[in-house]
Amino acid sequence: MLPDSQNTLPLVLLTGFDAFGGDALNPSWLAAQALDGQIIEGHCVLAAQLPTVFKTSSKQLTALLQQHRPVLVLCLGLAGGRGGLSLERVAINIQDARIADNAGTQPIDLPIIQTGPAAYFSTLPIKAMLQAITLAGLAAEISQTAGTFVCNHVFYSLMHMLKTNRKFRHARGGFMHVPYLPDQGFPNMPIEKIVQGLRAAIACALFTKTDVLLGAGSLN
Ligand code: PCA
Repeated sequence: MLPDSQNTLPLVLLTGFDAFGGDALNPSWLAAQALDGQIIEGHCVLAAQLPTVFKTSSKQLTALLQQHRPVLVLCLGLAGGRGGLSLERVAINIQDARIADNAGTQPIDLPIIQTGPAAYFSTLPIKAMLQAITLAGLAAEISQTAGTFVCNHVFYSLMHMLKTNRKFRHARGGFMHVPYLPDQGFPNMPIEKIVQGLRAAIACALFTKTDVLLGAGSLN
């Protein structure tokens, strides 16, 4: 929700997913929700929940982009088994689901966009964001794959829209996976730390237009 007084600020769209695969909740949505309406570096954060459903998730994301015209988009998802905040480098044009999504759909070996390129890179400064999260004392990593489930679907669809729709040419976007919460599994991260890292990463992305070079392969 956007308070009226903040409507004139440029927007950061922050999405998280609903629960899936038998989990009762999804920390990606809890984290996004915690930052809803907050101001970071002169930008207002707008949080929105996406369903863990292949087609509907990207349809809803498109509608959000059309309606709100954010300058920066960061989509979040849960990656159980990862130990830190995971900055995704690349989205790939494939759907290959190990489990069904929340609508019972399980695409195998299908492209996301038939005529789309094989992959898109994040347009966020992931190395600078990695540094910002690490400096805040939190675990983080660069990830070379967002998987082949709904998170990768949303990431690829986002990057495709930003690349091909002239209306969005000034917007930058990317994807971050978050770990389990402490009562969901191991490794994990408390929600306050996820939110703290997220805030540092968003602030960094807003004031860093060109990514930093940390040296080949360092920190990842
Ligand atoms: N994680 C899943 C989909 C929804 C979510 O939070 C994924 O990594 O694809």
